[in-house]
Amino acid sequence: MNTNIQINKLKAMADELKRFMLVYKFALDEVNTKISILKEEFQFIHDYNPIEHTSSRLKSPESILGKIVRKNMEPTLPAIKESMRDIAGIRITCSFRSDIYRIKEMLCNQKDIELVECKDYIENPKKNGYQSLHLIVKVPVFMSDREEKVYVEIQIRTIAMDFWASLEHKIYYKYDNVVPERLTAELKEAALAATELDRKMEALHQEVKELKSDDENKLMEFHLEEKHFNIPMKLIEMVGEGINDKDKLKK
Ligand code: 0O2
Repeated sequence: MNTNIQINKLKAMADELKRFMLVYKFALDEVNTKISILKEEFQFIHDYNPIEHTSSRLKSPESILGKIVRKNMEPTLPAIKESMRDIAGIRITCSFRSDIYRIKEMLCNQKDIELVECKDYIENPKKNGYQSLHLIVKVPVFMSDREEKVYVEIQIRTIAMDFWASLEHKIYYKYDNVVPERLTAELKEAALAATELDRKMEALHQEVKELKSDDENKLMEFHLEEKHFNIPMKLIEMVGEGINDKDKLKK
């Protein structure tokens, strides 16, 4: 084959691959925006932020290739698009276990997010102790000439679960997947300790929440007592007058 034709063919392939990956980047941008909105709105309404940290990544071409070989997948873009559902991945870290399910509900209640699969490794931890909630969702990405539904993997876990998973990942990497039995046993123990820590932190959090809500109720009662009521009433009247003046100005 003529060298120029070969070069052009390779260029076309590279462009096709770039366009293929770009769609996943857009999908990540969309879900990340959704998460930011939830975070900000939740903070505003509840004076509390359930999301500690988020990170996202696109699978590298090397890992895509490795997975094609490992899973014996058909090496075509349409086949990869359908069977490799973690090319775009987002990890959300929360403080408390209950936040995980709250975030899942908030995301999955959105009309344009389709929940395709949910693996609950919190209710059913992996044998090694791994805990996390994994969602595979499909989100629409609108481009100049078409709309594509794109798979995104969302992993949601607590800080303790995340700490454990990253250490375990490092250990497996260091030992090239052949980890001494003593270490796997200790990792299992550490996973149990992480679960216990999550349980204790959640209980404390609930207690503080109840105390805070009691205090807020007391404060409300105090403000509603008659002797204090005239101040806000005056304020309300003044604000009301201000609004009327504005209306007059408009006319
Ligand atoms: P990376 O680089 O993190 O993406 P799949 O390979 O996804 O088709 P699987 O194993 O059924 O099949 O998917 P699952 O159970 O949803 O897990 C996928 C991802 O979860 C992994 O991605 C890890 O990120 C994480 N994970 C799952 N099990 C473990 C575990 O035992 N320890 C740790 N540390 N992480 C885990 P990848 O593709 O391995 O890598």
